[in-house]
Amino acid sequence: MRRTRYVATLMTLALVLAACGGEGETTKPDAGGGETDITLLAQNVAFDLTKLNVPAGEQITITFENRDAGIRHNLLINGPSGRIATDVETGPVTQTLTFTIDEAGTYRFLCEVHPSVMVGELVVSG
Ligand SMILES: [Cu+2]
Repeated sequence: MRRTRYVATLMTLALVLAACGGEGETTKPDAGGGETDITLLAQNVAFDLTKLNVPAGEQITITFENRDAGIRHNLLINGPSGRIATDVETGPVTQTLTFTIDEAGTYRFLCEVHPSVMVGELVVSG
């Protein structure tokens, strides 16, 4: 993740928030904030990452960038309670998928259009 980059900002924010005691608006969570952001690319009919590690019980947002012009992709995760998926769309297009998985485990993710070559593992650790 890119968290270290935001440490200084977060520290400043923390001071501001502590000062006013309000909730405030933060675009990036702090380490214990319960949110994880991941960017996953589809390029040349392949995912750039085939293993994603996320914590259980946190809100996960995957920004899925289909960079293949004229090629249809989507992102599907076989979660513990069924499918979590974006629509199949022709690239270039950027989609986001937001979800929370409470049960630790290893779940398959794939593109439904190219399931034999675009596959990976989502490792959820508790
Ligand atoms: Cu695909």
